[in-house]
Amino acid sequence: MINGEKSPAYDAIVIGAGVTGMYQTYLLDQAGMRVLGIEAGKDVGGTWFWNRYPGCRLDTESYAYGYFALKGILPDWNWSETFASQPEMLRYSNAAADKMDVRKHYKFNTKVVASHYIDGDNVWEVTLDNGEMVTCRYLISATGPLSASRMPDYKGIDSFKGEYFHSSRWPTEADGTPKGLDFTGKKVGIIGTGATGVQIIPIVAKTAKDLYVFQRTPNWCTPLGNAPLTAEEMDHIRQRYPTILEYVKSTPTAFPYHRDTRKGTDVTEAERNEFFEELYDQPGYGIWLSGFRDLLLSKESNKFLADFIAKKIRERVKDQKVAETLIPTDHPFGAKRVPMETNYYEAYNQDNVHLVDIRATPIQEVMSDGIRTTDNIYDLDVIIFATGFDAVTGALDRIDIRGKGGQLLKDAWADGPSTFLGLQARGFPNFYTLVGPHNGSAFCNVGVCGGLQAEWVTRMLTYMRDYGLSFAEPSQAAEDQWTTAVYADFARTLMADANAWWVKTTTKPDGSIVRRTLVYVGGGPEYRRRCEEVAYSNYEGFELA
Ligand code: N01
Repeated sequence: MINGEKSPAYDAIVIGAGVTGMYQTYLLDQAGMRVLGIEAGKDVGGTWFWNRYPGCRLDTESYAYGYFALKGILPDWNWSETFASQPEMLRYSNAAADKMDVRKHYKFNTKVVASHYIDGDNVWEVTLDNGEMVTCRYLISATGPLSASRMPDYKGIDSFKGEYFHSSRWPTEADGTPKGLDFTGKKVGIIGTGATGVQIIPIVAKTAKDLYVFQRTPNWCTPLGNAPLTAEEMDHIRQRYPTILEYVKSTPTAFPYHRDTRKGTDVTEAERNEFFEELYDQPGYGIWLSGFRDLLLSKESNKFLADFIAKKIRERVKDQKVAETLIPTDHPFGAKRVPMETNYYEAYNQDNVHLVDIRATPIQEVMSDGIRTTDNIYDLDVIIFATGFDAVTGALDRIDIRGKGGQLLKDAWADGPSTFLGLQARGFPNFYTLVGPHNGSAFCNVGVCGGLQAEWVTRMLTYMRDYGLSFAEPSQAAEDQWTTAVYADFARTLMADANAWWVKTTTKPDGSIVRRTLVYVGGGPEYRRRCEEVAYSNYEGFELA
């Protein structure tokens, strides 16, 4: 017993061995804490372990995402492309795990099914799917904002005789390499046109006999502009690591872009279009993140860019009926995550690629040999579900997490999360949610923001240990203030009305609909300033004991 409390088996349990989880495990071990990691996959990598679909790659510049390289953990790492592919990202994750020697802390192939806070003992009892129960003082989730895959509940789905799978569970060979990338002679259906579908479609279109894209909602997609990095470019990048890290930390989302200081209306139409052309031709997210500063605040400014992108779609897609179906009409540009594409629109110019507008003709059922919509039957050999995730809180909802008095986290957050700094919720002491709801990491370049958050949590836990503290829980006032501000910040943006994955929509028993943001949009620098302020004031806002 320590201080009258029960002594747990571990100081901390970290759920997840993605880039954030494994770094958190490493930092706590370095700080001299007894740490256990739990990971459902058979090895490290998180999102890069699970997502092995064709075309899967970063949409952040590799060097800006690679925190382990930027921090000097992997100083010699060579990125081969501006936007690294999934196999390279998995190699990077493995190299980082080797260097930090974190695998020894992990139980792989193991899921957490329940985590219960035991009031009197001040410990978390964590139950695993192998029936084992382990205890810890600090429970830290690093489950990733996009890990709980979501399958639609179409009638008849189990009767389909061909292969079908979610994009994040792509079938693999015994050695883990993705299989079935050659679709020669096959009729393939893909449901979903978010960032994942947009990456898969042009690749499958290369070999499939016929590819049917079942689109419910089109997205505003812009060119990725990927290219190989030469050894000279990599040398130059490596020399600038400290500057790159400081720069990305200074931007709202830790991408290497700052917004232009002008509003869309500050310039003439000709200047605007010239600026948009420059941004469209640049690789990466410049068009979303370095455009006019009022892009996500002013409908007028947003429409300038949306009209420009619509024109590009009409130019790139030959069949104008198809082009119109691919142009979003339900949300402003950038109010949902902008999928970065490589030859996405050109794929629709191929004779073997067919766009099916399932908003106009909804899917009725999956049959043994295809999909039936309201006006047609599509014969298929393979169905790929690129239907996204129960985002941010989804992975936590799937664990029976109970805080003080047995309160279920899922119930506490039924109408949307309520937290302090997006890191802890009242009633769930000593439970930290890395890259969780309402913190500055989920709506961010996770490679960097997750790492910075793990460092902050390590500092707090080290502080607590040094001062003989073992209990932290946000005060009601701090949590209310934070949560109200997160919702108010979001409501001021054009993102408020778009159905992006970062908005949770709940239908109440009386039929009313509650929409709540799952992410903090106040920007990384402001988020970290606030976290530093809390740390500086001896963790004011947390009740420590
Ligand atoms: O998921 P999504 P995603 N019937 O939710 C459709 C990151 N990421 O996996 O919009 C029919 O964006 C749904 O339609 P609708 C990135 O942050 C990064 O594509 O709901 N359709 C939508 O078209 C991204 O934002 C990279 O009407 C259904 C699609 O499925 C996030 O992951 C690459 C449906 C889901 O789109 C999620 O992207 C890939 C149904 N029942 C992903 N249910 C990088 O480049 C859903 N849909 C790093």
